[in-house]
Amino acid sequence: MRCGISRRTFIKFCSSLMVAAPSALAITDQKTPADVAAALGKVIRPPVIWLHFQDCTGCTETLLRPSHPGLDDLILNLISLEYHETLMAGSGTLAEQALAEAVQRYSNQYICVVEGSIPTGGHGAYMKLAGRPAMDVLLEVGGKASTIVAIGSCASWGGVPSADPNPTGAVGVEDILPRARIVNLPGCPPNPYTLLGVVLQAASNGTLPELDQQRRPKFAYDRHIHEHCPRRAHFDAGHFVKQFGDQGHRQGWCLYEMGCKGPDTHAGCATRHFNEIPDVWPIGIGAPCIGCTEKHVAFRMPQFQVVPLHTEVAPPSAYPPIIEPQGKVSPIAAGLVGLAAGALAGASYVASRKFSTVPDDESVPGPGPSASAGPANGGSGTGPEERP
Ligand code: FSX
Ligand code: SF4
Ligand code: F3S
Repeated sequence: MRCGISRRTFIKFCSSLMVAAPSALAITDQKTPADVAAALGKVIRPPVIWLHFQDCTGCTETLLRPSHPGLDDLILNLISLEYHETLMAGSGTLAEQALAEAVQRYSNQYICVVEGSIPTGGHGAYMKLAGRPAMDVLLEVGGKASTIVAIGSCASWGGVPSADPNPTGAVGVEDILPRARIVNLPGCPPNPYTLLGVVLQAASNGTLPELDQQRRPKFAYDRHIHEHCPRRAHFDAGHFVKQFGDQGHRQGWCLYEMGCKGPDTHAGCATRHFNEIPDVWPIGIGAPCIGCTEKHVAFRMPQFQVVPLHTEVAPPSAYPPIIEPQGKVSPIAAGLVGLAAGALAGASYVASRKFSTVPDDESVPGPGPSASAGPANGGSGTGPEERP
């Protein structure tokens, strides 16, 4: 049975979220702990029904990892988890009864969290729950929810199961319920604090964070990985890993030339790491980002294909060296240095021309409209093959 969230629990939760998240990033786009605490009088534990479809359960796994709040605090004090196949004690008929009762009792009040893609092929033959096609279960349970949170790339737009040739006809929630109130949290898996932030705001005042065109909360998806990546200095300096295990890889250089999709991927992984352990995220452990939050990138682009750059700053292919060997300089050498400087200045000019940002200048590659149109051309023309 549901009850209100105690003031103590809620303040503890809000404070711990702020501790667990980087101070530079908001938990939601509107709320501070003080705002939330002020709204406590109206707060009740929101009923949550969690559905599993075609997934790996990684999204649930990631939810088990936070310690602020711990899982026990989350499901006993903050939300009222009515149904969750992995976490609930009941099974079989008892579980189905619990689902039916929760849908009826909290109709139009509960938050439905969907994990996994929905198979539409073969008239729903690829996945059934208690004998019913997954599509039908989503139509009924999702259709009576106040809000649907599609957690993970699979539920957001199909994810792994929708990779070509998509044998099961896997789609995301919004393809089945296009007019529902949906928040997409893509990622494979997404960061659990993003889910907690959305549920926190919905529980406190019934509103949702501001969403982008793909229904992703802007507080977590409005920036590219590349903007906050700790390897960004190496990108700007032109230090690229050429092969896994090479010297650059061991020294933590930029993974762009290994196919890192960070410049074309919206997510907060660079600042909000996984399992609450510093550096536990793909790039932090030396693996290129595969763009798991982006429908047009993840499981569609080849791993080593470079992505377009959406910045006006491109890695240098010809920068004048900063440090020159010191020694005695003869007049002839000074003259040669002058010539070399002239040549480098010329090279810098050519390099800047290569990355022209004039919108209709199609004679040069660079981060103009053609580059940002998509990955089909294999990148911006700044790929490894063009660098010395
Ligand atoms: Fe998909 Fe969730 Fe990827 Fe897995 O279950 S988003 S396969 S990490 O985790 O649905
Ligand atoms: Fe980081 Fe990838 Fe950008 Fe390099 S290309 S700075 S590894 S996000
Ligand atoms: Fe996914 Fe890239 Fe983050 S692969 S987990 S968006 S670093």
